[in-house]
Amino acid sequence: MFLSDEQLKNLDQNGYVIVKNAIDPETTVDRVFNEYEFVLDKLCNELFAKGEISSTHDDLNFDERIMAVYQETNRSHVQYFDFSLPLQEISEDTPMWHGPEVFRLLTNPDLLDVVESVIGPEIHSNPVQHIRIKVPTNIYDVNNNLSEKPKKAGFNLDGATIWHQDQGVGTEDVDETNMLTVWIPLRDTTKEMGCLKVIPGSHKNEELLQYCTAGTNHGAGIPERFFEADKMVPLPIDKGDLIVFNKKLVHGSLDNESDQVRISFDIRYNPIGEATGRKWFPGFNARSKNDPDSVLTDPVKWAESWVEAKNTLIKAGTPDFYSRWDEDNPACA
Ligand SMILES: O=C(O)CCC(=O)C(=O)O
Ligand SMILES: [Fe+2]
Repeated sequence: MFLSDEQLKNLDQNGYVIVKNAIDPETTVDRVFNEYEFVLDKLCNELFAKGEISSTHDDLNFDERIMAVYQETNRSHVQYFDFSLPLQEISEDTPMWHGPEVFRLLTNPDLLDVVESVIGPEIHSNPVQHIRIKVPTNIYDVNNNLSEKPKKAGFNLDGATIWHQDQGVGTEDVDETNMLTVWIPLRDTTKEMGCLKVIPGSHKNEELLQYCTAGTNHGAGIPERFFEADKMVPLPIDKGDLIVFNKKLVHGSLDNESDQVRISFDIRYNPIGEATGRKWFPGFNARSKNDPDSVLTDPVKWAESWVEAKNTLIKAGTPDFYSRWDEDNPACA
């Protein structure tokens, strides 16, 4: 679906736009979710074989099952489902998932039409991409037995997300690019479930990046005094809808106060040829009028590119990404 002039105007003025009914909820999103049911089953079988859980919990639904696994093992398993790698400490044992349905969503033509409306027809799938699986915060409170609770807020993929700009989670070369973020709920996401929160218009604030984004301010994000925090807007959104936003938009997400699991993708695209901000991870051309042969259509090759990157990073070590930011900048205190 191509964006209307009105939607493009909203994106320009507010730094984000909600695109209703952009992708088919059943044939695209549900298929991805079904693939993750398989991934969860695989995880349960592996953990059971290792004696880490008492049962494979295959009588439970997705939400109950993942919560049971988190509680029994006393730790998060979100990296098992993620289609990117951590920024530090990658080893043979670091899991990841690059399944065909994930690739199918990343390359979905309706989604790429939305992206093309903003960045043009030469589209690179940026490797700064995640699944976030946010279990209800109360499962920790009720059982009070997890040693590794998701932090109240941070950059972890489990809990609420701190205030930041996506430009700040890439290396400096991403500053001059047209990277665009697309936030995709894998199920209807209410405010109570911990939806995205944004500061409309904050992408026009040129001053922010001098201060604290990723990796600075001791993980607390951009201090609220640098933007109009009282203008915060929560963005509850339904399956099939997308949120598209500017790389300078100040955003985060709320705690999951519900009893359901919040599951979303956040993926990024940039015009072909521009820096991705994490050059040690593999992106791919998702659409190109100029060079259609350069477009990747094979999900297996995509998955292989990540295995290759992982092996290289295990040998060479991960780059010192956070050196971009000055932890001790007094502005971030
Ligand atoms: O979903 C979240 O908690 C945060 C998402 C985010 O930061 C992003 O989409 O860039
Ligand atoms: Fe973000």
